[in-house]
Amino acid sequence: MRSAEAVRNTKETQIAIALNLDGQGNGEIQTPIGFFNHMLELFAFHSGMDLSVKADGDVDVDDHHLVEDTGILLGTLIAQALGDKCGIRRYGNCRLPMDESLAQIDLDFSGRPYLVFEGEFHREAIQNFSTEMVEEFLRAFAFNSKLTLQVRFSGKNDHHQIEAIFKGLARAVKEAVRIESDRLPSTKGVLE
Ligand SMILES: [Mn+2]
Repeated sequence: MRSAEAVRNTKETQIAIALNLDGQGNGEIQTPIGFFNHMLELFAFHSGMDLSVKADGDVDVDDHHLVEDTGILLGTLIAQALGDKCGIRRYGNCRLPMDESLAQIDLDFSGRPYLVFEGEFHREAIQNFSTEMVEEFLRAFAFNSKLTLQVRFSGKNDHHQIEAIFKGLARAVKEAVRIESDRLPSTKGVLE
């Protein structure tokens, strides 16, 4: 079973995540940021993983610590669940439209963390979720899962743009972690 769980407590946030890469897309998400809950639920559903996230923290400061720390732990646990990555497809791609918005996600569980993030938001925040935190979340996620992640998006409505990014990311991750052989997908013989 490719699963992992951990608790990460700091003076700023308390986060507990459990995931199973080979799940049914069941999300059990509980954070004080409604829009973030919406995105993590979509992520669980479209990635096909079972994902439980319980996060609390200093959202009286702002949403930065909680969203970033959730990205750190989620990325860490995906790397842990993947183990030596033997047999995985490794690459994932998804172009995902949502009404007028389009997100294009290209990723590689290369072991070399990298983030390309190209697109513009039009407003500061969606309720208590800052649009600038999308990039911070993705960077934390990519660096801790050792993922090369390229995200490009366009659109008019920021709710749509962000939703397209999270759904596209989920679909691309689902494709990349799929087991399709019995060997490591690298001529170098190692993916780390
Ligand atoms: Mn929505």
